[in-house]
Amino acid sequence: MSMVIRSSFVALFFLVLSTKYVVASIQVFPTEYQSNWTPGGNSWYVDNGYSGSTVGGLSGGVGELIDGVKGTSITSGYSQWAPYSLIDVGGGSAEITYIYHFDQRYAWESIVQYQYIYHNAAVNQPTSFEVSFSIDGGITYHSSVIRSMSDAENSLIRGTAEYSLLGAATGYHADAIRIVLNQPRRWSATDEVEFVALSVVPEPCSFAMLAGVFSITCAAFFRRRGL
Ligand SMILES: [Ca+2]
Repeated sequence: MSMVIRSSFVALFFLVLSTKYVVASIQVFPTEYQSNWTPGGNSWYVDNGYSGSTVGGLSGGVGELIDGVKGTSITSGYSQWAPYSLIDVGGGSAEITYIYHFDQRYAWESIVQYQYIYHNAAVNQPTSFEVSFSIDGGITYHSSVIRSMSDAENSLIRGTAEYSLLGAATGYHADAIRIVLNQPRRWSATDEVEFVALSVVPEPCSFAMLAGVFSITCAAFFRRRGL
């Protein structure tokens, strides 16, 4: 092995060791979500895009809660806000549970849930959320966060509500997250749920340096081999 090749490999080795890493925020999409309710009502504004089973709840698929489409302005009529997931719990309060599964365990930074509110059509805001974290795929949960409504949030009678579910709480580790929405009565309309995790990645300049040294090493190696 020539001096150039040997030196390049040594440089690459030490560069990998000295690569700087930074903590970055990344949006993570669930691989699956499930629910104890099957969205109902008129067919054009339920979770029509759901890819799994809708018998006795939702399981084994993904759908409109994580399709990246959100923020339709509320004018009038349910259908004009579509698509979203609409559930009617009836005249009394009930819990609507969604469990989101991910491809691996993450340290979570934020979870934002978007709801439509329209009191004239009996589409109400929740009284609270409970967010729980699991590291065994949703079999058990090791911790949880209660998210209550503020007076300002409760005063909204028509519009799109954006609820930051974790607030200042960060760093919960989980590969499955359970969100229980406490619905006081009648309709709950969920538009989208966004998950952001903290991830440790090489900083961009380190990527460039690694690529450069790797290229030099490969070029020298193949030139030496006559390839
Ligand atoms: Ca959506």
